[in-house]
This record gives sequence, structure tokens and C-alpha cells, in this order.
Amino acid sequence: MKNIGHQHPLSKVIAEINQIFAEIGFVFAEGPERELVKYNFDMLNVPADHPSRDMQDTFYLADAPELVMRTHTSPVQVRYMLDNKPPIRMICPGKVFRNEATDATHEAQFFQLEGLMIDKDISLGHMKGVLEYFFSKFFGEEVQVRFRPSFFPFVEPGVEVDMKIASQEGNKLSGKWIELMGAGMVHPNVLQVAGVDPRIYQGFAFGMGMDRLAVLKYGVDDIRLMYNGDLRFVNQF
Ligand code: 2NM
Repeated sequence: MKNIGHQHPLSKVIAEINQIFAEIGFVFAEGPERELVKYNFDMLNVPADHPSRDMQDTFYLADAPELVMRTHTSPVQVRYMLDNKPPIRMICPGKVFRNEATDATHEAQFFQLEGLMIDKDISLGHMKGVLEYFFSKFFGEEVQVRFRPSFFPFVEPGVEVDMKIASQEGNKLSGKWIELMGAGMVHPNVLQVAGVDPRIYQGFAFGMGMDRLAVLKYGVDDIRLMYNGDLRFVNQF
């Protein structure tokens, strides 16, 4: 029997990520792909007039204005905070949906990885440590992580996270800063509405496209290959 099938690169990436985070106590959580506007936007401090809520960017369900196809996995984290008391360490990989034109680096459906850690006295320093650990394990090399100021409604402060793999021969990524994710300290409003007292607890959260991780690790140059079901692609993994 030669045709025994292959694991899809995204399935491999998800399994690896789960393993890496499990080692430092992060649990895996899932939630619905069809989500309430309340969890997808309202409880994440996204203003009522924010452009991401626009029908140009978000798939609303016909005849159900209170429902969207989730635009990120952050609503899974809202649900998790409502159901679990801190300390919290969780990741939520999952499919998300954006109503936008597709090209080599954009799909209307893609996989996102988000993470959340909440405890007493949590700072951006903890986030840097966790992300350095994660990227080092995932790419198998020593990495540096740097933050640049950015904005997301659900965090304050917000940052863009870049990673640099130590100079290493034969690694195309080595020595270059690569933009990998958005992150930040969870906004007190988000903690409050999710039942976590922001006077006692702080936390960080991060989010990134998992396809991008797969693209960087396996050198796939067109994200659309991930989703078109072509076995000539999948069979290479
Ligand atoms: C990002 C960037 C920054 C995020 C925040 C949360 C929650 F639910 F805890 F507030 N989840 N994910 C977050 C923060 C996601 O993605 C680019």
C-alpha cells in the first residue's frame, strides 16, 4: 500500500503548537465558528462604529443580525474567561473568516492561533518570555523577539511582535526581523465584562495567522495551496 495519506501541513502545525504550549501549562480551548456579535465584538471593546464590523469585512448571517462568522478566535477567550477563574493559561487555534478579496497572502477563511495568560502581576515581560520560548521551540533555533507599539481595541498597550532567528547557515529566515503577530495586555474593559477583576488580575493575549507559521516553517509560497485540497501539495508533507 503506497497511498496511505499524509497529514496536512496545517494539522501538523496545530499539533506541534499544542505540544509546545502544553509543556508550559497552556490548555487547549475551542468555540463555535458561528458566533454572537456580542462575543466577537461587543465584549472585546470593539466600538459600535469600528470598521472591522462592516459587512465589507465581516460575514453576517442572513436573517440573524446578531450572528457572524467569527473574525478572530478572541471570542473563545471571552467564553473561557466567563467559564474559568484565573489563573488562566490557554491557547485557541481555530478557523476564522474575513470578507475580503483573496490573493497569495490572503484567504477569506484561515486559521488563527490565539493565546491568553491571566494571573496576578503579569507583565509584557512574561509575554516576551513565553513568545521567545514558543518561537524557539517551533523554529528549532534560538530566537530574539521585539515589540513595536500598535493598536487593537481589546488590548492596552498593544504591540506588533517581530522575531529574529539567530544567524545560521542554510536557514533563509536567519538574521532578518520577521513580523509575526499582534499582542498586548488585555484591556481592563475586556477583563471586567468577562468576569475578571482588573484591579486584581492582569494578562496578556496574542493572535497570529497559523498559515503564516506554516508558510515560514515549510517554505510554502502561496497560502491558497493550504486550502485547495490538491493532494500533490499535501503529499509533500
Ligand atoms: C490579537 C492581538 C492582540 C487578543 C486579545 C484577546 C482577549 F480576548 F483576551 F481579549 N484575545 N486575543 C489579541 C490581542 C489578539 O490578534 C492579532
